[in-house]
Amino acid sequence: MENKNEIENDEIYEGKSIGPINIALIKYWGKDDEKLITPLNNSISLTLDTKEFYTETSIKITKIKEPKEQKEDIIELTINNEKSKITSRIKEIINQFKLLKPELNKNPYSYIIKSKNTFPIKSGCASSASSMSSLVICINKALKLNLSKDKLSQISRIGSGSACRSIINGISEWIKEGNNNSHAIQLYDKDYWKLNVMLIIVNQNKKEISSSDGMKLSKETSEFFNYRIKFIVDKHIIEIKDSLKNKNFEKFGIVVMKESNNFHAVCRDTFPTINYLNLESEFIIKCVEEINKKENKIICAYTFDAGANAFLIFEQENRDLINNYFEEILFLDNDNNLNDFVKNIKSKKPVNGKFYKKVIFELGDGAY
Ligand code: 2P0
Repeated sequence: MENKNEIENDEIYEGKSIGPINIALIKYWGKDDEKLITPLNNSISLTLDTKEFYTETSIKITKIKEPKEQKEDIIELTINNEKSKITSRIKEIINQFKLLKPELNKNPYSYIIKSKNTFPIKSGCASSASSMSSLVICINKALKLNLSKDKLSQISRIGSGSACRSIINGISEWIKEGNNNSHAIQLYDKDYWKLNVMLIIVNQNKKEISSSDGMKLSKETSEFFNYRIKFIVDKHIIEIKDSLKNKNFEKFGIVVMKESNNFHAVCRDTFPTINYLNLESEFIIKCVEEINKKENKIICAYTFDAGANAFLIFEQENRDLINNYFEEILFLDNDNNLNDFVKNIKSKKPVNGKFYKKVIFELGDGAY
């Protein structure tokens, strides 16, 4: 008997892509519309390079030969070689492409998607941003649609809000339009200002509450949430844009850290309370404060997403200096030859503190 899903060879679309992670300087936390995935506030982020951390996606879209027996599209997804559930968001991304490629509506098709992450997923390392931006670029390539960045960002948003920023090279802003047009735009190219980002992974485990659920709960239960949207975020956006324009790291660093603190304060104010940070995260915050104090100016800023892992931002010219501090504090077992400053910080390290990995990124290109 012939396999009912057997395919013809003349109707195949194939594509491959790479999606980067991004780290928000101004955080997206709260939706205006749950279904459209539109935000209550603009957010600003750095797209990071894909030397080590990225999602790679491939797709094969094939016309189904026996549409009488198989009337619906078939969608299959594997993540790191394991079969994964097809969410309504993935279906919606495919629907968006079907609107743009009418052939795909004339016959059922099978969509075989393979996604690979080079880093821990669902632990606050922005895997939904890299995976969804990559998926959208992949389908765009497979179908040879050559969509604009605006459109690609808009479709990525449907996969995961923050993914719309991973389409953009360098520094981007996601604009909160109250409709399906909402997408990210570029503020500055990746070479505008040589910023580096050091990610210190302190926890590879899946977070206890997802970003989507967490932000919904914050909107429903935190009074501080409304205050943040009304009085804090726009002020931070003005301040950060000003610091970017003038490449003023001191001002940039202060607003980045205050914004991270503000976002995590909203999480704590959520009921039941959400705490994405752990003792290691708190320790790294202390390290950054001490280093800035010792250097007599702000040369390093911390920010945390919905997870315990620390993202430290600094100018490239301070890369060795900051890297050495953290090498000695976090990774060096032998305390001989360390100066008193480092020894003192190390003595405050959490008892069970085990730091897993440190990666340094430059700014990078949007998904490609
Ligand atoms: C951000 N985060 O701006 C903020 C800061 C986490 C903390 O965007 O529901 O995974 O898929 O739109 O994009 C994480 O939220 O949530 C996030 P959905 P998403 O990067």
